[in-house]
Formats: sequence, structure tokens, C-alpha cells
Amino acid sequence: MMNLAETIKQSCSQHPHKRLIFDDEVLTYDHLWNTASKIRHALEDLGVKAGDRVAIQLPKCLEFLYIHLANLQLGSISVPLNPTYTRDEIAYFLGDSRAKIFVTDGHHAGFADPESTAFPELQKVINIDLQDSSIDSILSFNALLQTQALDKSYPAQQDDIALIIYTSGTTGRSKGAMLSHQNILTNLEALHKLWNHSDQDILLHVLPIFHVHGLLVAFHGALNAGMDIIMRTKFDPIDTLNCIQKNRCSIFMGVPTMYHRLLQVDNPQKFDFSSMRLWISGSAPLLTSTFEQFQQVFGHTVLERYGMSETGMNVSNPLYGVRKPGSVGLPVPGVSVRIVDSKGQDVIPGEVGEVWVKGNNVFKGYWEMPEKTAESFVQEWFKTGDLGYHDTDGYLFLVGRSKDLIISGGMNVYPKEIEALIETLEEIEEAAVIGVPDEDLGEKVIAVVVPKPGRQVNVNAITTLCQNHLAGYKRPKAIYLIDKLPRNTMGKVTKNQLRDKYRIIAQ
Ligand code: MCA
Repeated sequence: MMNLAETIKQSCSQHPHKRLIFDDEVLTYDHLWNTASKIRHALEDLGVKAGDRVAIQLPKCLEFLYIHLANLQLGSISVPLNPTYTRDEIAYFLGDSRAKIFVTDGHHAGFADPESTAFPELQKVINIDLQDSSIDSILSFNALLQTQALDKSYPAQQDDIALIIYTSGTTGRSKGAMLSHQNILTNLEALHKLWNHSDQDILLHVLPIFHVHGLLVAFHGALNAGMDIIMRTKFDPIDTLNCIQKNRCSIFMGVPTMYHRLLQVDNPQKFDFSSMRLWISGSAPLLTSTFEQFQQVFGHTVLERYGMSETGMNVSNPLYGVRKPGSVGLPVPGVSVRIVDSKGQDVIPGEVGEVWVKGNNVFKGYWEMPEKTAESFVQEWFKTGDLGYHDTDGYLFLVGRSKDLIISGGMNVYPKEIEALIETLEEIEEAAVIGVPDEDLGEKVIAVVVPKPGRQVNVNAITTLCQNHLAGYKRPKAIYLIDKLPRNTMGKVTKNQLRDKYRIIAQ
């Protein structure tokens, strides 16, 4: 098996004139790969070696892709970070990953000073625009482009880490999921066959690129197949339909919120989407009502699949067989799936248990967290924390999570992180953060907060605190004050009770 760089190189050599159209900029595979080669050599000149971490916090842009592909060529590890992360969040990720290079833009370049003792291993901040930054050790992206593209070999071994994707922690610190070249390639190859990808396909790419969904399943999937890629910086439903019509796209990948928003478009039939063969949904549960409405309005059956940052894609509805509403489908070839009870015994069809998965797609563990890694596995089975059941045809239906997790617009939000932040306010006794159903986002984040006896709590102070410390998608959309949180006999906050109460109040 080749490594990721070798397979992409092969695809770029076979399809040199295939295009990536990024908003209005048109470039070829050839150009993409050669520019990445220049960056690879510039990184090498900076002393970056195989295995070093290169953190990337950029809005969706070509430079992000160049840096990431350069890392694959060099064997260094991409650490993609949400561009809306705040200074505190970035400080944690740079520190934890021990990144050697931080690639970012003018807005965030000041987040990390390589001279600071907080980041002893950070050597350079690379700024893709030098507009409002004053730190001397910042290097411009354009300077990197002055390097020659040399044809060199790609040293990464199968088992070497290609990416660290941070997933927030249910308790405490975020964990970096380490995905090897083999993990990623195994999954890409399985999906290529399963979804019948080909170089005749044209992908419309509207997802963020700092996640497995947008970066691996969509971008890498398309690149390996030699597809033309129409990439948009932001999702907009009208723009999506316009792009499909104009470019004769055949594949779209989105989160349920995007499907919901496409259904809000007035008379979508006025657009020509006859070129489309595959509408894929993932990252959050697709409501049966959205699935059915999409069938009625668009005349297409969405293909829902299920994956995780730690594993890539595990389960998918079939391309040719029945796509069952409410089900994420059947195991992806090469992935084994079990549903087990609390004793680790397999349950019978119809019975709910925890979903465990095994296969070469399953990650190598959490970066420098051997205990967390050990807790997440039983032998080679990865315990997903998702609850579900199989029907008698083997289709998986997800019904909940054993972890305290909210999925808002396809983004995972861990209540613990927000609760701990709110509880830093001196006048607050405790906080419970929950997700309540939301038509657009699937679930929306709300906070229920208990003031200390006799203390006044200013809701604006909580809002400001969250604005200063948390990326936007994690911030509570509503905050409620309450005297006491409901608890069970063990003293644990009964979040189900809170969810029942606030699902109506918070509408
Ligand atoms: C943006 N905002 C959100 C979210 N996104 N609030 C809650 N949940 C969200 N997901 C807030 C912003 O903070 C801002 O708040 C306001 O909405 C407008 O921001 P904007 O960027 O314009 O939002 P949008 O364009 O409407 O974004 C919604 C979105 C986006 C398109 C659904 O969230 C998105 O692209 N989601 C996809 C995430 C994804 O790719 N997940 C894959 C991870 P304010 O106005 O207060 O500032 S999971 C994965 O990879 C696994 C492996 C898998 O299986 O796929």
C-alpha cells in the first residue's frame, strides 16, 4: 500500500488537468500538487521533519490545502483547527500538540508568540497575510512560495500519523485523534468503491475543511478519484443549487442542517439538478421528515452514513440497495460493527446497545493520552459511545449517546467544557448545558444556570464570558436562571428532565 502523498501524486499525474475551482479561482491538480511541493520544501528549510506537528488555523482557503498537502508530502502531521477558535482554545491546541509551526491569518497570528515560554516547541508562525501583525518571527506565506518545487520521495510509512483531529472531551481536555496514512487510505478506498466514485464525477464542496467530513471524505475522496471539485468558502442554499446547475455537479456532501436549508429554498425545481447522482448526509442525525421531504421536493433519496473523527466512515446506506429512513445503513466494507450491552455481550436485533467498531480505519489512539486511549478500546474494538440497534436486515439505527454530547449543525459540542467555563464566574453555583431540538441545527446549545444563594447573576456577563473564550458554535443560544438543578438519588444532574422542560421553553 502506498502512503497518502503517493496516492494523491498518482491521481494528480493521471489527471493533471482536472480542476479545483475555489470560488472564482480555477486551478489544476497539477498546480495544486506543485504548489504543495514548494511549500513542502519551504517547511523542510524551516527545519520541519517527518512527525512534527504543523497546526493550521485558517478560514477555508487554498493555502490551507497547500499546507496540508505539503505535510503529507513531507510526513509532518497536519493539525487542522477551527478558524473561529478563540485565543484560549488555540493556546490549548498548540500546547497539547506541541506544534512546531502555526499557520494562520492576520487575525490570529498574535495568538501565539514563538518567543513565549507557553509554546517551547513552536518555532514559527506563518501568516498567510501580513496585514495586522507585529511579531517578528512571523513569516509570510508568500515567502514560502519562493521555494523551488523539487520532486522528492514521500517518507511517511503506512502507520505514521497524517493528521491529528481534536475532538472535545466529555470530561476535561480535548483529545487529539491520531489518524495514520493507512487509516485514511483504507477508508477512502472503501468509500470509493461503495459510492462508485469516478473521475467523471464533479463534487460540490461546501463543508468546512478542518474536519474529517470536509477534509477527508469530501476533499481527499474527490482528489483520489480524480473528480473536478467545485469548492465554496461557505454554504449557502441558493449558491449550492446555482453551482450544481452551472457546473453539472454529480455529488454533494452535507450535514442535515444544509439539507434542511435547501428545503427552505423557494421553488428549488427552477434549478437544474439533473446532473446529480448522489446527495450524501452525515455528521449528525438526518430527521426522517427531512429525508422524506427531500425525496418529495428534490426527487432524490439522500444517502445517510455514519462516521467519527476517530474512525472515518463506519456505516453507510447502500448506493444501489434500499436506503432506509432513520437508518445510517450497513457496515462499510472492511469495518466490523457490534452492538453490545453493558457487559460487552452482543445484543439481538432490535435491542439497543453501544456501537463498537473495528477495522484498519480505526485511529491509532489519542495523542499523548494513553489512558484515554485504553479506556476507549476493548481489545481492538473502539467504543464509539453511540447507542443504537440493528434491524433484522443488519441496518444500524442510532438512538442516542452514552456520552454527554450535543451535535449542533454537525459540530460536536461537549457540555462539560461550557459548564466549567460558566462555573468560573464567582456568583455562580453550578451550570448545566444541554441540547434541545432545533429545526435548523438539529440540536441547539442552551445553559441552565444556578446562582449562589443570595447572589445576583447577570446573564450578559455569562454571554460575554462565552464570547471571549468559546468558538461561536459552542456558545449557548439561550441562558436560563434556575434555583436548583434536578438530581437523581445518586446526586447526578438529570439532564433528561432538563431537556424535557426546556425543549418547549427554549423554542
Ligand atoms: C455556525 N454557528 C453555529 C454553527 N455554525 N451555531 C451553532 N451550531 C453550528 N454548527 C453560529 C456562528 O457562531 C454565528 O453566530 C452564526 O451561527 C452564523 O455563523 P455562520 O458561519 O454564518 O454559520 P452558518 O454558515 O449558518 O453555518 C452553519 C453550518 C455550519 C453551515 C451548518 O455550522 C457547518 O458548516 N457545519 C458543518 C460542520 C461539519 O462539517 N461537521 C463535521 C464534523 P453569531 O451570529 O452569534 O456570531 S463531524 C465529522 O467530520 C464526522 C467524522 C462525520 O461523520 O462527518
